[in-house]
Amino acid sequence: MKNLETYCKKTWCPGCGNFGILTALEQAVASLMNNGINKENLVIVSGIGCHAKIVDYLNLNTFYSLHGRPIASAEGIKLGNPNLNVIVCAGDGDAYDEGISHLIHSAKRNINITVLIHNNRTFALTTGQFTSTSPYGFKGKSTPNGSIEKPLNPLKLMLASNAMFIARGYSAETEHLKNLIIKAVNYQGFSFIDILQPCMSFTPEAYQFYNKRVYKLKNKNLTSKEYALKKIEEWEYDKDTPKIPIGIFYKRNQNSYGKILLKNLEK
Ligand SMILES: Cc1ncc(C[n+]2csc(CCOP(=O)(O)OP(=O)(O)O)c2C)c(N)n1
Ligand code: SF4
Repeated sequence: MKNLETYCKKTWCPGCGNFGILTALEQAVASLMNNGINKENLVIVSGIGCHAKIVDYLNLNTFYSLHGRPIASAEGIKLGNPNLNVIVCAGDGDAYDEGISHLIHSAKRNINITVLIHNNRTFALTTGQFTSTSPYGFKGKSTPNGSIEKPLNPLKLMLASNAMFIARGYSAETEHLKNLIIKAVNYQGFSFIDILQPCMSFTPEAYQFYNKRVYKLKNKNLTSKEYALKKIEEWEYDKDTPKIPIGIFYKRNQNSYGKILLKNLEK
């Protein structure tokens, strides 16, 4: 893991959930490299935001893209060189607001990339505006009296978009998250992990909220859409819920976009 460090000073706030995601990603990459994936063939693509600084802290091939456009950039990289393993690090603002159409289409076409969402449920870098996953009543710069919209459940959106690998992690459960990332990268198709990430500046109560409710799924029936939906609906990203499952909700094999494209080109 030492080889993955860079000289950059980490400027995230103390306690930021991004630290846990960085640790899990470093550990996952180290493990993938020990198991046959070359460092040269790994690319991390970020959006713009606090989460995006992760590319400065990883001694890997990285691409800092535009806000809302990391998934589109990653698709281009993957299609340009199918030998690469491409991992996207996006914010919830990036992926569930500005770039939501890219997320939906990437899932729909089942392109072989891994998408990690650093979901702090706010536009953090621009000082705390509400996003699609902010809870009802969220008070921020753009909603001083509290948001009056119900949040989006991104896992449900992914299920409806025909994503074949749908998971949720938690930045404070680094070992669990590391294993999810390894499975997602090894999966031959579009893989999606929504990562619960407390933000110390704008959602500081999140650690307490998640620590009380998060539990690990023991899903043995990964190909059942009905079971996945039932588990996904246990938490609608709102405030009141007794428990929040993390782990893989749904996983099914299907030819990826790249595979079908290559077959068609050979015809
Ligand atoms: C096209 C475009 N729109 C808006 C911005 C301004 N902007 C920069 S970072 C950011 C918020 C990022 O929020 P999120 O993606 O959730 O990441 P976080 O900072 O929470 O990690 C915004 C709105 C921009 N840079 N480019
Ligand atoms: S503002 Fe929030 S997301 Fe950004 S570095 Fe600070 S704690 Fe992390």
